[in-house]
Amino acid sequence: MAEHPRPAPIAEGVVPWPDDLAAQYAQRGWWRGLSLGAELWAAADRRPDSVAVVDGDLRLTYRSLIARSDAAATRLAGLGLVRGDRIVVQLPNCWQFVVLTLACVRAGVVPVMALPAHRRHELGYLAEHSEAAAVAVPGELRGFDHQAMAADLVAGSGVLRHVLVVGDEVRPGSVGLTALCAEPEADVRARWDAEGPGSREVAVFLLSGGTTGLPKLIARTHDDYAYNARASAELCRFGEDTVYLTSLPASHNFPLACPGILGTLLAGGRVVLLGSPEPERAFAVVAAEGVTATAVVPAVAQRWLTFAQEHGAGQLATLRLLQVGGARVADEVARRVRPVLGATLQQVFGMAEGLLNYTRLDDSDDVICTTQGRPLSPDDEVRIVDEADRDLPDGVPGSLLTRGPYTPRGYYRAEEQNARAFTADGWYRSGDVVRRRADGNLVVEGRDKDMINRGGEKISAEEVENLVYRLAEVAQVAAVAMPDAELGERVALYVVLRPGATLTLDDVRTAMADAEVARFKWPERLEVVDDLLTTKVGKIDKKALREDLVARLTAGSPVRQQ
Ligand code: OOB
Repeated sequence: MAEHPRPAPIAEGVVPWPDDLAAQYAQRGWWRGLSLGAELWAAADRRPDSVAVVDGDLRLTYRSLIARSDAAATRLAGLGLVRGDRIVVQLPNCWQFVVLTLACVRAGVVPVMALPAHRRHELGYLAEHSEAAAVAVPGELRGFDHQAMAADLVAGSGVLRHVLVVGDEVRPGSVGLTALCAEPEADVRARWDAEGPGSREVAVFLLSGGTTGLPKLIARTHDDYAYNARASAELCRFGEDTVYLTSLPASHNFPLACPGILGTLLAGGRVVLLGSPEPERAFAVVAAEGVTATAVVPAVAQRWLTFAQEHGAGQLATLRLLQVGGARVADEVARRVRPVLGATLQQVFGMAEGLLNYTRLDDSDDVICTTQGRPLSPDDEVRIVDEADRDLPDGVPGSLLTRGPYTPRGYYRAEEQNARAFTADGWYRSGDVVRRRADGNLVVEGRDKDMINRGGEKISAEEVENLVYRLAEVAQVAAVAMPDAELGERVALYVVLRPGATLTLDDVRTAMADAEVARFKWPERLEVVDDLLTTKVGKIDKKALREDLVARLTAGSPVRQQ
């Protein structure tokens, strides 16, 4: 087999925290100087015989979970994957996702958290940008052959060399994940206790919500991500009696670590994995497994409310906590959660870049239903500023800037974007417009970033526009958020055509399919116009386009839905 070029060391692309702050975070106990694996294994050792992970009929005890993960770490090493290497992980919510992720953090191999909805456009870029050595995929999911896509990526890359696949059909050249994650033949724990990564090293790569052409990678270290999960679990009062249901895609920060899968395992609780949040099945699983807590996006919360109003919420008797985040939940929806579902609502305003805001479990109904909470850590710093970065008083909406013990100082290998997304002294510009109430809680009023939030999935307008510009018919294009009762927003396009050209929405969607772009990014409405509204300085005026769109929607033309 040909020698594969070694990828560049991760550390070269990571912006570290300043030494004095790193020392402060350690001194205050936020950063424990342990790898995520070391913290998780300590939790597992406290109750080896209790069930840690449930996936359908399969139940893994903590003993089995950590034995399998250490064995998987050894098997990854057998494939030549060593500390500092990267694996693009595109798995649905299944036990192999948990074992592989833990194997990675034990071995210091870094998972790049892709989404099952991603296609070659996204996955190819992620593999290339992270210089991944392997990609982990479901065999087939919802009629799509992920294994074939992954094999094609390997064939076309000099660095990517392994396809790891979940499912029965493991084709020649691929590695079966079920076997990779199987019980060990021999105890290999001591090796990984000794050889594990350092706490300042990168534990996982999360994907940015996306405002640029392609998603950016967010390097989360062991110290910061363990703190993220542990402090979240404490705030949410997770413990050994917690049964946490994961029905959002597990590679999102929210279900992964807020407190999510990692927070639940650190607390000694039980994680239940489910492939979709559809209420019929989710309610049955809550009842069958005694689920006590779960995380959903507002669109799902709405569907759960509707379902409960039609069929009752008897199956949710054990559910104590419903976390809602990823997009702004309407106050009216928030108010219905406790009376209809019988669970305490917690609003979570977070970002893969770090900062997490939570309403607290014993906050008043007013705070829980009308605010997006306040920062998790006493060392989270939040500024709300005007266009000139001047601080604004409480009550006045402005742009949110943040720094803190689990908010990295820059994206991975992205100097140019970092100059825009971070200030010179390390504040992350979240692009959210918020106001702070006198009680310290934040209210999200809107945003000043060019992103479309489709039911919690973030879509970069620029990325969609770049794809549409590939069409010969298109002279100018703007992707705009279209308000939507079900998903909050969908992607609409305003297009100026070249002379004599014609274009339909179907043409655009076909082009997106041909470019192998994740379906959630495909435009759902097309407005062909003579020219695009511009601002005084000649930039396309997205705000005016959004207003124009609302006017057209009110006038009542039908909307295409996926
Ligand atoms: C979460 O993370 P991302 O990285 O997918 O998206 C972050 C962005 C925020 O900047 C904000 O624009 C929006 O999503 N957002 C919210 C929100 N939660 C997130 N906007 C209004 N209200 C909320 N509650 O979405 C995420 C990460 C961790 C926990 C929860 C959500």
